[in-house]
Amino acid sequence: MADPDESALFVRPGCVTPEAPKDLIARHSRRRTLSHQQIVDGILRGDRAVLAQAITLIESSRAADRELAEQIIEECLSHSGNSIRVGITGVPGAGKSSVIEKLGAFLTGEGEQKVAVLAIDPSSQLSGGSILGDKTRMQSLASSEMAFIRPSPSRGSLGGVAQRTREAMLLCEAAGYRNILVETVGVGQSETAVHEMVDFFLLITLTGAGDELQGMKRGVMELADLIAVNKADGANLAAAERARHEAENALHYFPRPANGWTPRALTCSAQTGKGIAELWNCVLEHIDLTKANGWFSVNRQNQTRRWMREIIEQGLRQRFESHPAIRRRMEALEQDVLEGRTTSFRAARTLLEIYSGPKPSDTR
Ligand SMILES: Nc1nc2c(ncn2[C@@H]2O[C@H](COP(=O)(O)OP(=O)(O)O)[C@@H](O)[C@H]2O)c(=O)[nH]1
Ligand SMILES: [Mg+2]
Repeated sequence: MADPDESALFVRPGCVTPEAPKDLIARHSRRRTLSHQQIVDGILRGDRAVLAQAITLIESSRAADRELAEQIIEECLSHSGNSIRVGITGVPGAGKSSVIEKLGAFLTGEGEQKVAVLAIDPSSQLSGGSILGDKTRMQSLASSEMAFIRPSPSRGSLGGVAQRTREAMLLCEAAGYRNILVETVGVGQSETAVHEMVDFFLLITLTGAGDELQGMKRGVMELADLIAVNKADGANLAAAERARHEAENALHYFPRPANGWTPRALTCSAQTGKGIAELWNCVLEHIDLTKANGWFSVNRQNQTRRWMREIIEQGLRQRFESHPAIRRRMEALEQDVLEGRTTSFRAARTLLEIYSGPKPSDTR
Protein backbone atom coordinates (compact mmCIF):
# COMPACT_ATOMS: atom_id res chain seq x y z
CA MET A 1 0.00 0.00 0.00
CA ALA A 2 1.24 3.46 -0.80
CA ASP A 3 2.59 5.34 2.14
CA PRO A 4 0.62 8.56 2.48
CA ASP A 5 3.75 10.34 3.68
CA GLU A 6 5.40 9.49 0.45
CA SER A 7 2.61 10.59 -1.86
CA ALA A 8 2.68 14.01 -0.24
CA LEU A 9 6.11 14.56 -1.70
CA PHE A 10 5.20 13.96 -5.28
CA VAL A 11 4.76 16.55 -7.95
CA ARG A 12 1.03 17.07 -8.38
CA PRO A 13 -0.34 15.55 -11.55
CA GLY A 14 -1.15 18.36 -13.92
CA CYS A 15 1.74 20.44 -12.68
CA VAL A 16 3.15 22.10 -15.78
CA THR A 17 6.82 22.02 -14.92
CA PRO A 18 9.23 21.02 -13.89
CA GLU A 19 8.84 17.50 -15.03
CA ALA A 20 11.00 15.95 -12.39
CA PRO A 21 13.68 13.74 -13.89
CA LYS A 22 12.46 10.17 -13.67
CA ASP A 23 15.52 8.86 -11.87
CA LEU A 24 15.21 11.54 -9.25
CA ILE A 25 11.58 10.71 -8.59
CA ALA A 26 12.47 7.06 -8.46
CA ARG A 27 15.28 7.78 -6.05
CA HIS A 28 13.00 9.84 -3.85
CA SER A 29 10.12 7.45 -4.00
CA ARG A 30 12.27 4.70 -2.57
CA ARG A 31 12.63 6.74 0.58
CA ARG A 32 9.83 7.28 3.02
CA THR A 33 10.33 11.03 2.78
CA LEU A 34 13.14 13.44 2.12
CA SER A 35 14.31 14.96 5.34
CA HIS A 36 13.70 18.65 5.62
CA GLN A 37 17.45 19.22 5.37
CA GLN A 38 17.57 17.31 2.09
CA ILE A 39 14.74 19.41 0.76
CA VAL A 40 16.38 22.66 1.84
CA ASP A 41 19.70 21.58 0.29
CA GLY A 42 17.91 20.62 -2.92
CA ILE A 43 16.17 23.96 -3.13
CA LEU A 44 19.37 25.91 -2.49
CA ARG A 45 21.07 23.82 -5.20
CA GLY A 46 18.31 24.93 -7.57
CA ASP A 47 16.96 21.41 -8.04
CA ARG A 48 13.60 21.99 -9.73
CA ALA A 49 12.14 18.62 -8.79
CA VAL A 50 12.84 19.19 -5.10
CA LEU A 51 11.49 22.74 -5.36
CA ALA A 52 8.28 21.38 -6.87
CA GLN A 53 8.00 18.83 -4.07
CA ALA A 54 8.49 21.50 -1.43
CA ILE A 55 5.70 23.57 -3.00
CA THR A 56 3.48 20.49 -2.91
CA LEU A 57 4.12 20.38 0.84
CA ILE A 58 3.15 24.05 1.10
CA GLU A 59 -0.11 23.27 -0.67
CA SER A 60 -0.89 20.20 1.37
CA SER A 61 -3.65 20.34 3.94
CA ARG A 62 -2.03 17.70 6.18
CA ALA A 63 -0.76 19.12 9.45
CA ALA A 64 2.53 17.17 9.24
CA ASP A 65 3.23 18.53 5.73
CA ARG A 66 2.43 22.06 6.88
CA GLU A 67 4.85 21.69 9.78
CA LEU A 68 7.59 20.46 7.47
CA ALA A 69 6.82 23.20 4.96
CA GLU A 70 7.14 25.85 7.63
CA GLN A 71 10.56 24.54 8.68
CA ILE A 72 11.71 24.56 5.08
CA ILE A 73 10.45 28.09 4.45
CA GLU A 74 12.12 29.33 7.59
CA GLU A 75 15.48 27.91 6.53
CA CYS A 76 15.15 29.27 3.03
CA LEU A 77 14.13 32.72 4.20
CA SER A 78 17.64 34.12 4.52
CA HIS A 79 18.30 33.04 0.92
CA SER A 80 15.13 34.61 -0.46
CA GLY A 81 14.18 38.15 -1.38
CA ASN A 82 16.85 38.76 -3.98
CA SER A 83 14.54 39.03 -6.94
CA ILE A 84 12.27 41.17 -9.02
CA ARG A 85 8.62 40.30 -8.35
CA VAL A 86 6.22 41.22 -11.10
CA GLY A 87 2.44 40.77 -10.96
CA ILE A 88 0.63 40.38 -14.26
CA THR A 89 -3.10 40.90 -14.53
CA GLY A 90 -5.73 41.38 -17.23
CA VAL A 91 -8.93 39.75 -18.40
CA PRO A 92 -8.83 36.12 -19.58
CA GLY A 93 -7.70 36.17 -23.19
CA ALA A 94 -5.75 39.43 -22.91
CA GLY A 95 -2.58 37.46 -23.48
CA LYS A 96 -1.01 37.25 -20.02
CA SER A 97 0.33 33.75 -20.48
CA SER A 98 1.52 34.54 -24.01
CA VAL A 99 3.33 37.66 -22.82
CA ILE A 100 4.89 35.66 -19.98
CA GLU A 101 6.05 33.06 -22.50
CA LYS A 102 7.73 35.72 -24.65
CA LEU A 103 9.12 37.63 -21.71
CA GLY A 104 10.38 34.38 -20.22
CA ALA A 105 12.11 33.50 -23.49
CA PHE A 106 13.69 36.96 -23.54
CA LEU A 107 14.95 36.69 -19.98
CA THR A 108 16.16 33.11 -20.09
CA GLY A 109 17.62 33.49 -23.58
CA GLU A 110 19.32 36.82 -24.11
CA GLY A 111 19.32 37.69 -20.42
CA GLU A 112 20.45 34.22 -19.28
CA GLN A 113 18.34 34.68 -16.19
CA LYS A 114 16.17 32.19 -14.37
CA VAL A 115 12.44 32.85 -14.35
CA ALA A 116 9.75 31.45 -12.10
CA VAL A 117 6.12 31.73 -13.12
CA LEU A 118 3.49 31.38 -10.43
CA ALA A 119 -0.24 31.93 -10.61
CA ILE A 120 -3.11 32.94 -8.42
CA ASP A 121 -6.41 31.65 -9.60
CA PRO A 122 -8.92 31.02 -6.85
CA SER A 123 -11.35 29.81 -9.51
CA SER A 124 -9.08 27.08 -10.85
CA GLN A 125 -10.63 24.58 -8.47
CA LEU A 126 -13.93 25.05 -10.28
CA SER A 127 -12.84 25.65 -13.86
CA GLY A 128 -9.73 23.52 -14.01
CA GLY A 129 -9.32 25.11 -17.43
CA SER A 130 -6.82 27.87 -16.89
CA ILE A 131 -4.00 25.48 -16.06
CA LEU A 132 -4.48 23.63 -19.30
CA GLY A 133 -4.60 26.88 -21.24
CA ASP A 134 -1.37 28.07 -19.69
CA LYS A 135 0.35 24.80 -20.39
CA THR A 136 -0.11 25.14 -24.13
CA ARG A 137 0.58 28.88 -24.04
CA MET A 138 3.93 28.49 -22.30
CA GLN A 139 5.21 25.42 -24.05
CA SER A 140 8.69 26.59 -24.95
CA LEU A 141 9.26 28.30 -21.62
CA ALA A 142 8.07 25.15 -19.85
CA SER A 143 10.79 23.15 -21.54
CA SER A 144 13.56 25.58 -20.58
CA GLU A 145 16.00 24.52 -17.88
CA MET A 146 16.04 28.11 -16.69
CA ALA A 147 12.32 28.31 -16.02
CA PHE A 148 10.03 26.98 -13.34
CA ILE A 149 6.27 27.17 -13.97
CA ARG A 150 3.78 26.34 -11.29
CA PRO A 151 0.04 26.62 -11.68
CA SER A 152 -2.12 28.15 -9.01
CA PRO A 153 -2.73 26.24 -5.81
CA SER A 154 -6.33 25.22 -6.26
CA ARG A 155 -7.44 24.59 -2.73
CA GLY A 156 -8.97 27.11 -0.42
CA SER A 157 -10.04 30.70 -0.17
CA LEU A 158 -8.31 33.52 -2.00
CA GLY A 159 -6.44 34.35 1.21
CA GLY A 160 -5.19 30.77 1.48
CA VAL A 161 -4.27 30.58 -2.21
CA ALA A 162 -2.40 33.89 -1.97
CA GLN A 163 -0.51 32.77 1.11
CA ARG A 164 0.65 29.57 -0.58
CA THR A 165 1.76 31.52 -3.64
CA ARG A 166 3.76 33.90 -1.46
CA GLU A 167 5.46 30.98 0.24
CA ALA A 168 6.18 29.34 -3.12
CA MET A 169 7.70 32.62 -4.23
CA LEU A 170 10.11 32.64 -1.29
CA LEU A 171 11.25 29.10 -2.11
CA CYS A 172 11.73 29.99 -5.79
CA GLU A 173 13.93 32.89 -4.75
CA ALA A 174 15.97 30.62 -2.50
CA ALA A 175 16.38 28.33 -5.52
CA GLY A 176 18.01 31.20 -7.41
CA TYR A 177 15.10 32.54 -9.46
CA ARG A 178 15.81 36.22 -9.81
CA ASN A 179 12.66 37.00 -11.76
CA ILE A 180 9.29 35.99 -10.37
CA LEU A 181 6.23 36.50 -12.55
CA VAL A 182 2.85 36.06 -10.86
CA GLU A 183 -0.10 35.71 -13.20
CA THR A 184 -3.59 36.42 -11.97
CA VAL A 185 -6.97 35.84 -13.46
CA GLY A 186 -8.83 39.11 -13.56
CA VAL A 187 -11.55 38.22 -11.15
CA GLY A 188 -12.59 39.85 -7.93
CA GLN A 189 -9.85 40.48 -5.53
CA SER A 190 -7.04 38.41 -6.95
CA GLU A 191 -5.54 41.55 -8.51
CA THR A 192 -5.26 43.17 -5.11
CA ALA A 193 -3.82 40.00 -3.61
CA VAL A 194 -1.15 39.86 -6.32
CA HIS A 195 -0.42 43.58 -6.07
CA GLU A 196 0.25 42.99 -2.38
CA MET A 197 3.04 40.54 -3.10
CA VAL A 198 4.97 42.17 -5.94
CA ASP A 199 7.32 45.06 -6.66
CA PHE A 200 5.82 45.89 -10.05
CA PHE A 201 2.27 45.51 -11.28
CA LEU A 202 1.56 45.08 -14.98
CA LEU A 203 -1.91 45.34 -16.49
CA ILE A 204 -2.34 43.73 -19.89
CA THR A 205 -5.23 45.00 -21.98
CA LEU A 206 -6.66 44.56 -25.45
CA THR A 207 -8.27 46.77 -27.99
CA GLY A 208 -11.84 46.19 -29.07
CA ALA A 209 -13.22 45.18 -25.70
CA GLY A 210 -14.96 47.84 -23.66
CA ASP A 211 -13.40 49.01 -20.45
CA GLU A 212 -16.11 47.32 -18.41
CA LEU A 213 -15.59 44.09 -20.29
CA GLN A 214 -11.92 44.24 -19.47
CA GLY A 215 -12.56 44.74 -15.81
CA MET A 216 -10.62 47.96 -16.25
CA LYS A 217 -12.18 49.33 -13.17
CA ARG A 218 -10.59 52.38 -11.74
CA GLY A 219 -9.21 50.29 -8.91
CA VAL A 220 -7.17 47.93 -11.08
CA MET A 221 -5.84 50.69 -13.33
CA GLU A 222 -4.84 52.66 -10.31
CA LEU A 223 -2.67 49.77 -9.12
CA ALA A 224 -0.83 49.45 -12.45
CA ASP A 225 2.77 50.60 -12.87
CA LEU A 226 2.48 49.82 -16.55
CA ILE A 227 -0.40 49.18 -18.91
CA ALA A 228 0.59 47.06 -21.89
CA VAL A 229 -1.85 47.05 -24.79
CA ASN A 230 -1.21 43.58 -26.20
CA LYS A 231 -1.90 42.13 -29.66
CA ALA A 232 -0.41 45.20 -31.32
CA ASP A 233 0.17 43.29 -34.53
CA GLY A 234 -1.32 42.87 -38.01
CA ALA A 235 -4.48 44.84 -38.63
CA ASN A 236 -4.70 45.74 -34.98
CA LEU A 237 -1.65 48.01 -34.88
CA ALA A 238 -3.34 51.39 -35.27
CA ALA A 239 -6.15 50.51 -32.85
CA ALA A 240 -3.58 49.36 -30.29
CA GLU A 241 -1.72 52.64 -30.57
CA ARG A 242 -4.97 54.56 -30.03
CA ALA A 243 -5.77 52.41 -26.99
CA ARG A 244 -2.30 53.07 -25.63
CA HIS A 245 -2.85 56.79 -26.00
CA GLU A 246 -6.20 56.59 -24.21
CA ALA A 247 -4.73 54.51 -21.40
CA GLU A 248 -1.89 56.98 -20.93
CA ASN A 249 -4.37 59.84 -20.75
CA ALA A 250 -6.48 57.94 -18.23
CA LEU A 251 -3.39 57.34 -16.08
CA HIS A 252 -2.89 61.08 -15.74
CA TYR A 253 -6.13 61.40 -13.80
CA PHE A 254 -4.91 59.22 -10.97
CA PRO A 255 -3.01 60.73 -8.08
CA ARG A 256 0.75 60.30 -8.38
CA PRO A 257 1.83 57.13 -6.59
CA ALA A 258 3.86 57.54 -3.42
CA ASN A 259 6.76 55.56 -4.89
CA GLY A 260 7.75 58.40 -7.23
CA TRP A 261 7.05 56.37 -10.37
CA THR A 262 4.89 57.74 -13.18
CA PRO A 263 2.81 54.86 -14.56
CA ARG A 264 3.05 54.38 -18.32
CA ALA A 265 1.32 52.70 -21.21
CA LEU A 266 2.93 50.89 -24.13
CA THR A 267 1.93 48.53 -26.89
CA CYS A 268 3.31 45.04 -27.34
CA SER A 269 2.70 41.81 -29.18
CA ALA A 270 3.26 38.41 -27.67
CA GLN A 271 2.96 37.09 -31.20
CA THR A 272 5.73 39.11 -32.86
CA GLY A 273 7.66 39.91 -29.69
CA LYS A 274 7.52 43.62 -30.41
CA GLY A 275 7.56 45.73 -27.27
CA ILE A 276 8.54 42.87 -24.95
CA ALA A 277 12.08 44.16 -24.37
CA GLU A 278 10.70 47.68 -23.81
CA LEU A 279 8.25 46.25 -21.33
CA TRP A 280 11.05 44.66 -19.32
CA ASN A 281 13.18 47.80 -19.53
CA CYS A 282 10.29 49.65 -17.97
CA VAL A 283 10.26 47.13 -15.10
CA LEU A 284 14.01 47.56 -14.59
CA GLU A 285 13.71 51.34 -14.66
CA HIS A 286 11.02 51.18 -12.00
CA ILE A 287 13.11 48.87 -9.82
CA ASP A 288 16.15 51.15 -10.16
CA LEU A 289 14.13 54.20 -9.25
CA THR A 290 12.40 52.65 -6.24
CA LYS A 291 15.62 51.10 -4.96
CA ALA A 292 17.32 54.50 -5.21
CA ASN A 293 14.53 56.35 -3.40
CA GLY A 294 14.09 53.69 -0.71
CA TRP A 295 10.53 52.71 -1.66
CA PHE A 296 11.49 49.20 -2.77
CA SER A 297 12.49 47.97 0.67
CA VAL A 298 9.82 49.97 2.51
CA ASN A 299 7.19 48.39 0.27
CA ARG A 300 8.50 44.88 0.88
CA GLN A 301 8.58 45.47 4.61
CA ASN A 302 5.00 46.73 4.55
CA GLN A 303 3.96 43.71 2.53
CA THR A 304 5.64 41.33 4.95
CA ARG A 305 3.90 42.98 7.87
CA ARG A 306 0.54 42.73 6.12
CA TRP A 307 1.13 39.05 5.30
CA MET A 308 1.82 38.35 8.94
CA ARG A 309 -1.35 40.09 10.06
CA GLU A 310 -3.34 38.34 7.40
CA ILE A 311 -2.08 34.95 8.54
CA ILE A 312 -3.02 35.82 12.11
CA GLU A 313 -6.51 36.84 11.01
CA GLN A 314 -6.94 33.67 8.99
CA GLY A 315 -5.70 31.56 11.89
CA LEU A 316 -8.00 33.25 14.38
CA ARG A 317 -11.00 32.86 12.12
CA GLN A 318 -10.18 29.21 11.53
CA ARG A 319 -9.82 28.51 15.23
CA PHE A 320 -12.97 30.39 16.02
CA GLU A 321 -15.03 28.61 13.42
CA SER A 322 -13.76 25.17 14.35
CA HIS A 323 -14.23 25.69 18.11
CA PRO A 324 -16.77 23.02 19.21
CA ALA A 325 -18.88 25.37 21.35
CA ILE A 326 -18.96 27.97 18.57
CA ARG A 327 -20.04 25.38 16.06
CA ARG A 328 -22.82 24.32 18.40
CA ARG A 329 -24.15 27.83 18.98
CA MET A 330 -23.38 29.72 15.77
CA GLU A 331 -26.36 28.59 13.74
CA ALA A 332 -28.94 29.16 16.43
CA LEU A 333 -27.60 32.62 17.22
CA GLU A 334 -27.55 33.53 13.54
CA GLN A 335 -31.18 32.49 13.35
CA ASP A 336 -31.98 34.64 16.41
CA VAL A 337 -30.40 37.63 14.68
CA LEU A 338 -32.27 36.98 11.43
CA GLU A 339 -35.57 36.69 13.24
CA GLY A 340 -34.99 39.76 15.36
CA ARG A 341 -34.73 38.03 18.73
CA THR A 342 -31.32 39.57 19.38
CA THR A 343 -29.00 42.10 17.80
CA SER A 344 -26.02 41.14 15.64
CA PHE A 345 -23.83 42.95 18.11
CA ARG A 346 -25.03 40.96 21.10
CA ALA A 347 -24.90 37.66 19.21
CA ALA A 348 -21.34 38.34 18.06
CA ARG A 349 -20.29 39.28 21.56
CA THR A 350 -21.88 36.16 22.99
CA LEU A 351 -19.94 34.00 20.53
CA LEU A 352 -16.68 35.81 21.22
CA GLU A 353 -17.20 35.31 24.94
CA ILE A 354 -17.95 31.64 24.45
CA TYR A 355 -14.70 31.42 22.50
CA SER A 356 -12.35 33.31 24.76
CA GLY A 357 -14.25 33.71 28.00
CA PRO A 358 -15.58 37.08 29.18
CA LYS A 359 -13.18 40.01 29.23
CA PRO A 360 -11.99 40.89 32.77
CA SER A 361 -13.80 44.24 32.51
CA ASP A 362 -17.05 42.46 31.65
CA THR A 363 -17.04 40.12 34.61
CA ARG A 364 -18.58 42.52 37.08
N1 LIG B 1 -2.56 38.27 -32.48
C1 LIG B 1 -2.17 38.07 -31.25
N2 LIG B 1 -2.75 37.11 -30.49
C2 LIG B 1 -2.32 36.92 -29.21
C3 LIG B 1 -1.29 37.72 -28.66
N3 LIG B 1 -1.09 37.34 -27.38
C4 LIG B 1 -1.96 36.34 -27.14
N4 LIG B 1 -2.70 36.07 -28.23
C5 LIG B 1 -3.74 35.06 -28.34
O1 LIG B 1 -4.80 35.37 -27.44
C6 LIG B 1 -5.35 34.21 -26.85
C7 LIG B 1 -5.30 34.29 -25.32
O2 LIG B 1 -3.96 34.31 -24.88
P1 LIG B 1 -3.51 33.88 -23.41
O3 LIG B 1 -2.06 34.14 -23.32
O4 LIG B 1 -3.96 32.51 -23.07
O5 LIG B 1 -4.33 34.90 -22.51
P2 LIG B 1 -4.52 34.94 -20.92
O6 LIG B 1 -5.86 34.33 -20.64
O7 LIG B 1 -4.54 36.40 -20.57
O8 LIG B 1 -3.40 34.22 -20.27
C8 LIG B 1 -4.55 33.05 -27.40
O9 LIG B 1 -5.27 32.51 -28.47
C9 LIG B 1 -3.27 33.69 -27.91
O10 LIG B 1 -2.70 32.98 -28.97
C10 LIG B 1 -0.69 38.74 -29.50
O11 LIG B 1 0.20 39.48 -29.12
N5 LIG B 1 -1.17 38.86 -30.77
MG1 LIG C 1 -3.33 32.66 -18.82
